[in-house]
Amino acid sequence: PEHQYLDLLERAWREGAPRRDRTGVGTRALFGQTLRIDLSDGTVPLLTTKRVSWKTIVRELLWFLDGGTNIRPLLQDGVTIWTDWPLAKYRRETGEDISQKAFEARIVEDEAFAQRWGDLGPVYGAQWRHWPRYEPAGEADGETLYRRDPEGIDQITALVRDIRTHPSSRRLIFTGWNVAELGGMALPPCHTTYQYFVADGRLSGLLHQRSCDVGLGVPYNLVTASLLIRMLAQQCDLEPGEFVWFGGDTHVYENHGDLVAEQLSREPRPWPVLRFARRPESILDYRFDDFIIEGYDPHPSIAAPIAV
Ligand code: THF
Repeated sequence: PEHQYLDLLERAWREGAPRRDRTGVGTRALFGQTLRIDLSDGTVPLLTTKRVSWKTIVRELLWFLDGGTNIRPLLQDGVTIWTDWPLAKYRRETGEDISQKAFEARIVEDEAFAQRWGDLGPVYGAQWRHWPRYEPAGEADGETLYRRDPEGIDQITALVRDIRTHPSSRRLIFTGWNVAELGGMALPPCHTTYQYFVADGRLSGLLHQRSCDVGLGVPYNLVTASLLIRMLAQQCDLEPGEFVWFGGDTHVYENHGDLVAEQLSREPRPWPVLRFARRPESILDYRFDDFIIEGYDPHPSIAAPIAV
């Protein structure tokens, strides 16, 4: 099954259209790519042709589900994958040439500093759990005034309720793509829209990912979406079905050539199995220790630069 990913990596590198991207690094891109991954045997698509840090992925997902948008709780758990964006902003706005390590230490030690500089804007966590809602709050000059309800709409809780009560619904969707708030985000959501489908007692999920960094990001995104399917299935008393990944702009960064060559030279191994230590009360009650990965035996990790 990992062959699908490796084939995508190879095709994007060999056949992708060269483009100048937002980050200035340059990519080779394909448009509209699909991967189909069977989750019914309990495995998760944790790549074996390089080590992928599933602990980081679990912590990031729990942070999303907690509604988090500040990197401080991630850094408190040693997760540094979101530091680059606040760090770049800090350097840009203060002119201070602070190291990543020093910046991260300050975020952890100084709560006020974290509030000022650690927030990413209304990214995933905010939209998933608190999609803003506007409520009528009086009138002025014959016009209705609206107040922004900060609690907003909890798309995740609503999704679990809807899967349970209307499994054949065609509206089992949540999304981070809040058009009105994209401008305030450090980065608009890459894994954009999730949709679910129940048949024969199995829950399948589809992810539409608008922008896909095949070398670095996609290995993470595949796991995140699969964990979500497994958690939702557990909560809704369903078996896992299929994960369908749909990539929009599917690209390999020009500076990932060594990664591509090294990874394609390796022989894939069987994917590991995910088990849950218990069945949490709700989709919002999962803890890090609930995720047990068995039989993960990857080739060594491969370092590659992330484009900011
Ligand atoms: N921006 C870019 N250019 N690519 C992305 O994949 C990406 N993301 C998130 C937001 N913007 C993005 C951030 N996710 C790594 C992995 C995922 C990230 C950010 C960074 C990364 O560097 N991984 C290293 C190991 C790092 C570590 O363990 O600390 C790796 O080798 O996998 C897509 O969601």
